[in-house]
Amino acid sequence: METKKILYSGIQPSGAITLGNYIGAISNFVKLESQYNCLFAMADLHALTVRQVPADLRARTIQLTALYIACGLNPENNIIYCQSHVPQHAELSWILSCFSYMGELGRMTQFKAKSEKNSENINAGLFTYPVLMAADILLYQSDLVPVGADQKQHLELTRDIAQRFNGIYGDVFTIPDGYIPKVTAKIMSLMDPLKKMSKSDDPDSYISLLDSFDDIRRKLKRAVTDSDADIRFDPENKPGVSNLLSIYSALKNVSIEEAEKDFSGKGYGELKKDIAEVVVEHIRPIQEKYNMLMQDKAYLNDLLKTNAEKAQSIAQKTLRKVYKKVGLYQIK
Ligand code: ATP
Ligand code: LTN
Repeated sequence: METKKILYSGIQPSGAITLGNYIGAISNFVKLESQYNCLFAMADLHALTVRQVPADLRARTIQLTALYIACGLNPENNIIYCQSHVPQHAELSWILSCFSYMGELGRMTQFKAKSEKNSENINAGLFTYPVLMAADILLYQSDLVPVGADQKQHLELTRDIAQRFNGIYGDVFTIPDGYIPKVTAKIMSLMDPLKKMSKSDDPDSYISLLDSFDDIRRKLKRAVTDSDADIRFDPENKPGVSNLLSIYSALKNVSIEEAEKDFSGKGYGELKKDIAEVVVEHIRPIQEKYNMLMQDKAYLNDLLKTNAEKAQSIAQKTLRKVYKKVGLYQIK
């Protein structure tokens, strides 16, 4: 990994990968991959902050590996790997937790939202979630972190922790920049367009990249819109319609204005039908490639093994430096 800058991102294998994950995150990974040395993680340790069925978590981890590749990431040039295969993440996370404040962690909106949603299991991992995310990013001296808008606060915290640490010990960590697209950084739920589309919600509220085409058409047909019939982008007053226009503009790679023009004079029925076809045609080749990859589990497994080693060797360099700086005794 030389010359090019480092790009890092991760997705939790905590559910079906959604169109929100794709538009907000993965499609930007694909856009940026050739300009950077990239690492893309299956953030399985993060997924444990919410109770998981063990067999499902395992299966989803390999599915996400295949999906990253099926969506267009080059498995040879990028390090696509599993977070739990690199013990340095948990190790650095401990150190960084000693440089993170209860107050700042308590202000994280994702913590507040997930505590409300999982009120029977507000575990300490949910609270320290952003510290582990900071460790992920800082271990690789990452320059750029493409994420959806919901992760902006976590990124700012990562920068704060890194700056705090550097302030005490010198230049140990690269301070990462976020890459958050403006318009399509937050795809909303189909059932409640005031909430973000999330893979841990009701399946009718999201489109999974692995949904059948009939399901995609059905879900979009039932997507919540509003009572007037105007098709225009106005997230405040018309969140449902605006969300559909965002999806269309992202997948067709056209501006919102162009999207509005494409539907001028049309009704909601037509809007939903046309968008369903755009989604289906976009997802079709991804599913074809995914199905092919999933037939060769040995290939995926070998890739994870090689990449775990590559990631470990980079991560260990940073960790060694950190251990030394904070004063942990090193065996000679
Ligand atoms: P969960 O519902 O389990 O919290 P999630 O669907 O929010 O999961 P993550 O694994 O937390 O997914 O997120 C992976 C990436 O996808 C992040 O960069 C996140 O910002 C982005 N992302 C998630 N949901 C959306 C969305 N609705 N719109 C845009 N980007 C999204
Ligand atoms: N917390 C992220 C997933 C994630 C991540 C990361 C993203 C885990 N580690 C490092 C960017 C960089 C989320 O999207 N919920």
